[in-house]
Amino acid sequence: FPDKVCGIYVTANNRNIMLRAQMPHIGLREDILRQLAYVVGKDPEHATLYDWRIALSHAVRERIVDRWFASTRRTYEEGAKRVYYLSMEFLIGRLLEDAITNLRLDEAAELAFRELGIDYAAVLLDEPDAALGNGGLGRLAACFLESLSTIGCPAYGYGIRYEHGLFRQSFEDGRQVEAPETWLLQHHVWEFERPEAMFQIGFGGEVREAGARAVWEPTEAVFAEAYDTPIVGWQGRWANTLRLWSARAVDPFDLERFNLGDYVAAAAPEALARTISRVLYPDDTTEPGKELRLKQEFFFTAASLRDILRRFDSEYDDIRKLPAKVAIQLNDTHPAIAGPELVRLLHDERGLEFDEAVALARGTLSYTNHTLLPEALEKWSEGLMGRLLPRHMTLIERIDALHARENPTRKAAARANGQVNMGELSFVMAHKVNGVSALHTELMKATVFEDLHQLHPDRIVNQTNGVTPRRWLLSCNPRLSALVTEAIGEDWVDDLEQLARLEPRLSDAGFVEGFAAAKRANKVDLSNWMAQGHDLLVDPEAMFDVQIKRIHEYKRQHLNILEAIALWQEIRANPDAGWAPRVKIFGGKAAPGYVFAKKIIRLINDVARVVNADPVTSPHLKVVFLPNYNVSLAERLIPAADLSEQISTAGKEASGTGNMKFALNGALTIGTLDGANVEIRERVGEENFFLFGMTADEVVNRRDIANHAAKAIAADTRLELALKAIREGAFSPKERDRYRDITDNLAGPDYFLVCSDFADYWRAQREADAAYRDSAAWTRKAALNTARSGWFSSDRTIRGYMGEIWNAGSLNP
Ligand code: F58
Repeated sequence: FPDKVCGIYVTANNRNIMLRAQMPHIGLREDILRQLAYVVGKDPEHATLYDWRIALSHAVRERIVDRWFASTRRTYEEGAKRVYYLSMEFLIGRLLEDAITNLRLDEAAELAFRELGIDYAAVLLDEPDAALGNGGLGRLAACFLESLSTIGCPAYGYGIRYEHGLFRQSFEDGRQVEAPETWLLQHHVWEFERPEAMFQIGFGGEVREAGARAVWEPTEAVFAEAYDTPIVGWQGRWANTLRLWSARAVDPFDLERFNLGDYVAAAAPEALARTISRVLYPDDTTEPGKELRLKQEFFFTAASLRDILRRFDSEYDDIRKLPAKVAIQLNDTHPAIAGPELVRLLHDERGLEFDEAVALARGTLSYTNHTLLPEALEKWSEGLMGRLLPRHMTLIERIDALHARENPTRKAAARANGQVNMGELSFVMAHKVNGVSALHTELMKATVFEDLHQLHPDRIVNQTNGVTPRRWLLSCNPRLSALVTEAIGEDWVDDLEQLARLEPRLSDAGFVEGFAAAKRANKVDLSNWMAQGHDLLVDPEAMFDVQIKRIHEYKRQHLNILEAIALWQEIRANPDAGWAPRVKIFGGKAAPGYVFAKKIIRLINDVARVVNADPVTSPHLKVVFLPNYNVSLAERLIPAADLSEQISTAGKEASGTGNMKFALNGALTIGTLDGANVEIRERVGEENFFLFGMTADEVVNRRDIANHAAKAIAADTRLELALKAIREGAFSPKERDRYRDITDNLAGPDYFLVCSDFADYWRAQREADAAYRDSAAWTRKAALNTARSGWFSSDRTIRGYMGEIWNAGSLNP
């Protein structure tokens, strides 16, 4: 609890009185009405859902602010080390329910709205998702923020306040159509504008030598303006800040041009500056607007570093204390320019010797790698970098030279072949580099960072990803969480390993029945929602088989749909074979420029149309692609899933985090030995996991076999027939060769080894069918998945970073 409380409605005393009276909803209801009148300006008679949502959000926000102040005060008082998480993406989703859950106001809010005669669930659903991220990397950053607050580790998230987050996806004739997402059109209650925290960020220009120092004189500049969102942890014991930067023009308006009647040109500087924080890059395949992307990266990194040093200076007068008081985590290489920029600030602007500046920066920075895919490893041409950031280009050269001096056997350099390799740069500028699962970390050592790892064998460490149990169990799955709390008390919420205590309860028929009933009710809810919102009728008795994630070749949604086609054909041939009914559910967006991924989406939609209309197979098999997959949809789907599809080509998925959410909510995984699947299987038990496919090593060897795909097809009639159906236009009768590029790819290079893994995938799926038929045994396996998933909490991950990377502590009481 805050030691000094200045809010009127949440003084500890008032709160205690209310708690004692067990009527917290009355206080909340009064606050909602007060906010509705005096902040929203509406009479309850005429208030819309939106108005109620804004009023509730303000009432909740009020209850966070004092705790937020108290956390900051405490950090200053203790002189504690601060952690700064720099990330291009924070996929935070909705914030209202999260805050309500963590402040434990859920019952009060529900009661308050019942008394007001308003549909509380609808109020919560009215909030748009803040989709400031593409996928796993951005969602991980959001889980980390919540865990940092729950643990009470003083921390800031730093990123970009994109005007438009990830695009909205719809389907037209089965094809993905993208529309801009407009989350900021409505009043965003959670943020506080900080016009006083404004920095001028420069680009381009010249570097002038001034004695021993260099002075960078940019020709272009924009302002970075801060917006703060408090992130409250479990039970409101601590709150940290997410600070997002918005770009605005230094000279917003050209009056001279305006007076000449050129209104468009007059407003141009502002429009140009704002472009920097206009949109989240959705694309990991094409390279449009490279310059803008690099500008975004430097913009938010430079503003964050300036802010970090300003805060440091306000407390300490010796810059050499920086590594002791500040830890900066680079979420992938997008903020990698932090290395040279910090060196520039320390060397050029503060006059430290170059070598010392590098040492201090290295002591402060650490870097997380999230991918080994060569096409996703960031590289910038020296031309572009030199034009946009001339001083940094020279500093990178000097960093390389210093590193070469320190390590004479070094082979590669950050600057090589006309390009700057941001992974190498991050590695040499960090004191720790981490992978996101055990397998991924080992592959990092053996592949992309092989040389650097030899030189610095202690630098690479592993921190397997995790997910916050507050959002991904407590709040998204109230039925299961109530059951768990009833069985073992509620300490699991911030100590997820407590879930292990559920295991002995598996011999208790009541508990097992409760577990099955919770899953069933979640499935009924999802079926009703699909019927109402999407006109899709599915049987909640069927197995809900779910694959939700970005659409990517390596994630192999096409393997899943091929299996669906083969299954459909087999059921048609033999409808009375006692098939275990299945609903295959897909969700996910493809990068707008990723043609192949978009084809996969269309194929799934085409297959769904044909299969769902087939009266013979329809009692046994349905295929559903839900549009606009986002955090909120994940919260709806995961609690209702029976089977979790984690079927990437081994060695390609760095970790995965969806895999953890599913297991935690009692879904069984069908998956390859990839990313964190390996660790999930180890923990939940191999008998409770449907394993298939080649290992990462076998994948590499398989590619050396000539015509591996053709051989796999020739050896498997089911696969052959499924591919034939696509090729002959069974799902696109009006355009038979619509999927030629997919079938040609699969029969030809098949780099991701869909064909080679197909037969084993089919086998594992039939094992899943057989297991599902024995519903008691299935429930037991599902419950074991929940009971044994405690390790996958992001609290555990964050404690790992705090101990092994940041050397930071917790201030939680
Ligand atoms: C993901 N990366 C990994 N990148 O694919 C996943 O295995 C891992 O669990 C997750 O990070 C968290 O560690 C990822 O999501 C991106 O979204 C890129 C962001 C920059 C643009 C290109 C996509």
